[in-house]
Amino acid sequence: MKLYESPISGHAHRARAFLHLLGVPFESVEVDLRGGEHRKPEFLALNPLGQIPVLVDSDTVVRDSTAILVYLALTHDPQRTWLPRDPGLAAQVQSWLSVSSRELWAGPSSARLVKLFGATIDHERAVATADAVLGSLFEPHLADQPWLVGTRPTIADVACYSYIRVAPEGGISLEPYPNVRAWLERLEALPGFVPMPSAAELLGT
Ligand SMILES: N[C@@H](CCC(=O)N[C@@H](CS)C(=O)NCC(=O)O)C(=O)O
Repeated sequence: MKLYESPISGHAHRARAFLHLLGVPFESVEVDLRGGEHRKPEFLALNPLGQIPVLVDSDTVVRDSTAILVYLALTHDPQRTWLPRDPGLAAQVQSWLSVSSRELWAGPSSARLVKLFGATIDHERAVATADAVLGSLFEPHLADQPWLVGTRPTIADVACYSYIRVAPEGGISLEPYPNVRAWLERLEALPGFVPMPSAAELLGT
């Protein structure tokens, strides 16, 4: 199994963290985003969108971080604790995967792109989106439950972790969100979990 990724990418971190949680051996293939490797024909043949992460498992090519989480849960978790079979719980998991793809991308991920890489995105708006989703959704939701769905960690937690953990790199403080901070720490304490590395570690900033 090969994971095309980059250490600076929160989307890639979701896939990497879940492979480690499941204990699935894989080969990490680093894609040089700054060098434009993701725009070259060899990579576009894997993902015409030119985005990482991409998982290649024999003949199966899976693009999109949340699709990779679903694929791995269906192929490597026979107990189905990470993606419950119960339709109501599975629907809840999907609703958080959607939050990870929309609100967390438009909020903390975009704010971080501005601060770390000078992306031309409205930073004020990204911070407002992040604060709205953290303050109105995550913080109250995690007040009386340890995980986003049910009583055990699921791929919903894995998908939402990465960009919330590094939100401060985008100028978003996690200080007002103690329940969110406790949840991040619970995830980091899971056996095998690899935390999202900080920009300081990766870029020396
Ligand atoms: N919906 C995709 C988004 C992936 C994504 O935006 N990846 C970024 C890195 S964090 C990327 O490859 N950007 C390169 C580009 O868009 O040019 C997913 O969840 O995997």
